[in-house]
Amino acid sequence: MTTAGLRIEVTDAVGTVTFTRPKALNALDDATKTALLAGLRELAADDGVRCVVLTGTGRAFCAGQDLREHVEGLLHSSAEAVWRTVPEQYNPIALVLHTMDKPVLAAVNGVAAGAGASLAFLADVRVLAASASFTLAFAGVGLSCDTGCSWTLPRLVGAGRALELLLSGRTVSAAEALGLGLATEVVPDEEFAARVAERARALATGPSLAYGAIRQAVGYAAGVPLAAALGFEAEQMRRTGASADHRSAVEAFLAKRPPEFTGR
Ligand code: T3D
Repeated sequence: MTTAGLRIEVTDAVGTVTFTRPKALNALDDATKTALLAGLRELAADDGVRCVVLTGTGRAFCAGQDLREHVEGLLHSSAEAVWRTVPEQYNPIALVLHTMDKPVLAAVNGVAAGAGASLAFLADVRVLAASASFTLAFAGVGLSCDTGCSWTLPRLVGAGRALELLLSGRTVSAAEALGLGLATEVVPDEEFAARVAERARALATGPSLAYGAIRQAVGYAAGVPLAAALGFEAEQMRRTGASADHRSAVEAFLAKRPPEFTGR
């Protein structure tokens, strides 16, 4: 499906969302945010999709909010109309990325700024091209931060570093991102597409039910005491323990052959 500002394709159980506004560095205008939210909801609900990939066309992953459209809104609309985008678009986009029952891979092909960086931080795996970078650009345009990065960034790099990156708005190269834990992996630009495809394929042919349960468990544990996290883990172990994937994987282990997962 190709729609305003993005393209969504499903191939071999991998749902790929590609931002397609390269001239604006894939900045998020209203139409793109609407399409992104609807597309992510569809991919989340589709049992045939076992991994979701986010990426961009051209030299950017995503430069965050479209500032041209934003300025038009500041000049010609009410503050209420302009700022509806956070609760009505950015927040539900962040939540569907965080809660979907399947792994999310950010294929960061180039610069990721503002809410574009926040989207990448919501992924489980971030593969960066060597020429890619992150810029927490919010304070540079006099804004706080959104799309979940006050929650994800401190968990990825610690509160001190998160504050330093948000307050300075400086550019973090792919090499630095790897050292900080913002990148899972950095690959040479010419190997990027093949490596992303390889990682997405591995996630899409893995134990999808277990992957979903792991995401839920880690997300749940972030805000509760240990005893509650242990209780939730027990529920998820019972759920995944009843799966066909678990049964066939332990049989495969005992038979000394590789497991084959169906996602059920
Ligand atoms: O409603 C709300 O606003 C609430 C939500 C806010 C969430 C946010 O995301 S706030 C943060 C918004 N994003 C930014 O502040 C980033 C702005 N962009 C930049 O700082 C730089 O462009 C980059 C660091 C990303 C890349 O720099 P560089 O030098 O490689 O490229 P450039 O020359 O600055 O940009 C190239 C083109 O993309 C240029 O257009 P032109 O002159 O060739 O016609 C530039 O205007 C355009 N562009 C880049 N970012 C945006 C953008 N156009 C619209 N919106 C953008 N965010």
